[in-house]
Amino acid sequence: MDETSGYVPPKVWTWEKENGGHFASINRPIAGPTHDKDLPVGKHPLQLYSKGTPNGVKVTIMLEELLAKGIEGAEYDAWMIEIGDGDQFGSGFVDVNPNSKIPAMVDRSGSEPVRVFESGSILFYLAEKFGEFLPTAQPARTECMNWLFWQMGSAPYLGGGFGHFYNYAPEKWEYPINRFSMEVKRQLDVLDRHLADNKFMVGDDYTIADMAIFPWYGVLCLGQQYGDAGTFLDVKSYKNMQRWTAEIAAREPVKRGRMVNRSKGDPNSELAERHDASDFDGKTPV
Ligand SMILES: N[C@@H](CCC(=O)N[C@@H](CS)C(=O)NCC(=O)O)C(=O)O
Repeated sequence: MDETSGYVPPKVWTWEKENGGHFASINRPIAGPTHDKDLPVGKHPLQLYSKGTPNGVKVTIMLEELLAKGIEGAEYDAWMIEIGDGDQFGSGFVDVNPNSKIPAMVDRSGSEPVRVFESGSILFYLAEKFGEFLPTAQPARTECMNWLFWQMGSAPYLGGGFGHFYNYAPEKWEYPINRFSMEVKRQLDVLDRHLADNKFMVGDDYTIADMAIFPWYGVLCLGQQYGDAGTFLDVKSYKNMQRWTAEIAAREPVKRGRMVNRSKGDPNSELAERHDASDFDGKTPV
């Protein structure tokens, strides 16, 4: 028996539906669809099924950046997947992403639709397809992939670890909050030291590595993630991160990307769905 919590793990774990805290209604220990539901298909080659979470925003930033460069093939329909309502478990979504997580994308521009899931894979796919935001020469290309993979491996400590226990867990437990705060501050220091000598994650080039890292660590440094987490983690002290964050947050495509697939805040600064560039007309980013 653990003397502090009184919890003794049973020999075999069983699923108690109510123990999932904030996410009890959607967390399950099994994969696969829960219901039949086809996904909508719009007029553009790229169909994005997502929500404006940090992982979703990576992709809408990339698409808006591509469009800002005048790349018409990057036109997209962004459909809302309400993960709180379990849309990610519909049969059509599971066909596109068997892992039932947003973002997921289908490229319908070729003879066969191509499904793409995992936000890092989507960024890489779009960068390769359009030849943008991924350096072609070495060592910059590999350095870009280094940081992209770094983000994909590190952010679950920030979101699933720190964010969960600091913000969402039904009680505040010191042990996990300490453990994940330590790790997130270490990660912020990794970024801050790197950005002391680099304008962007890959030297002077703005790349998919920046687009992957910004919605997690940049938005945290803006103090817009997990309630008072910015103060709690003293994000202002990471001066190079603050400089990099401000520069990326000021980009117009980033502002637009951050507005897409959101529906729970100020309707003047959100687009639940995006089907045309004109959908942004009259909207002001927060
Ligand atoms: N490694 C995945 C993680 C995606 C992910 O965790 N998505 C969350 C929202 S940010 C989600 O769909 N959650 C729904 C669920 O867990 O059922 C990626 O980067 O695409």
